[in-house]
Amino acid sequence: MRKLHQLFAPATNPAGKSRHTAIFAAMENLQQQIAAYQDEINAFHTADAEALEAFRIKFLGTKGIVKGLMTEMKNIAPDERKAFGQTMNSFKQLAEEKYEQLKSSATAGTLQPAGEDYTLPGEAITVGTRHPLTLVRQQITEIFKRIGFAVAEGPEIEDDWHNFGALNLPEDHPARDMQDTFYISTNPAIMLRTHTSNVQIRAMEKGKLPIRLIMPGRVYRNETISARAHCFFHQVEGLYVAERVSFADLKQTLYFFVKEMFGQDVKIRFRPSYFPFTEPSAEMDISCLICGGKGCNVCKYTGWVEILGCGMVHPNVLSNCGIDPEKYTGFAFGMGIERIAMLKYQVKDLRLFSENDIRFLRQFTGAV
Ligand code: 2NM
Repeated sequence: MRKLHQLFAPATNPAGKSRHTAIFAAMENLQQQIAAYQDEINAFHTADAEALEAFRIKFLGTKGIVKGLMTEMKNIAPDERKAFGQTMNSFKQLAEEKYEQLKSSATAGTLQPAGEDYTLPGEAITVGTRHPLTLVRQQITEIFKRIGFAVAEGPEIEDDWHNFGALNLPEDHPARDMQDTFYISTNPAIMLRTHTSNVQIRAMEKGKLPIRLIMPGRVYRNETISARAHCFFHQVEGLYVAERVSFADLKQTLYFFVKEMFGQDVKIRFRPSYFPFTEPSAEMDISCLICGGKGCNVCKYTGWVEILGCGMVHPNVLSNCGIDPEKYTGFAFGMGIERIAMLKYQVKDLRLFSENDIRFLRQFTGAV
């Protein structure tokens, strides 16, 4: 690039013309100044936003060098003004061009650091999935809501009365054993609930009838952890207390539930059982979903799988809660959410539900 002092052809010293001497000295001084500024400008290659603005203020600002030098025009001899004007125009243009060049490099630098290509597709934001136990719990509660059941919840840390006493479990019942129940060490009258029946007891104690409730929740039992058992799991229990509630109501309610849950072709059967809080008591099986009843390792070649326990609420339980068993009857049932989820998704190991292995969890993309 040509330097300004080359553009600005040095004036020949007009020897003998003394009136010109001072002006010539002023011209030469300006010429040197401009040449120095030109070197300074050419030394710029890149500038960040801050340096760019400093450049603009220094050279092109209202009190900047270009404006300042222009005011020198009045000190230039008239016959030199044209040459000085041309020099200044070139100098101004140089400063402006450098400013634009620095600006575009600064802008590009802000948007696109070296090594990044913003035209590439972005990284997708992955959406999480519902936990399989949540999916199954929601499905169960939705089905019961449709036939008039409301959802209730209650405490996981419970006293002896609501977890055992009111449920007609005698003092020496094996479920109360330290081996089976997690008691609070400083107060053995307080424990982690072993079923969600404590919520049913609390609902019945409130005394507002009829009751038509389901209670989903986490429960705790002191079990050795294996593929089939865990020290905590999830239940949905149901309770219907009103006048003239019968075992037929229980059967139809549960039959409706399993058909909605597992499909219209599912078959059910009831086997007599025993629970201290229901009389009579039963366990309900459904025809095996895997083999359709022909026999496989899921149903242990019986064609049936157990899915819940149920019965008519024991009269002692009703009176324990201040409900007259001569006037009111009720049915109750309880099922393990893990068990239903294992059947539905063919999960072979219960521990998968609480390990939070993302490879397991992200398989459940079902509707939420
Ligand atoms: C089950 C099986 C059978 C049940 C009974 C009650 C209450 F509080 F009404 F007495 N709640 N839950 C019940 C009955 C639970 O779970 C396998």
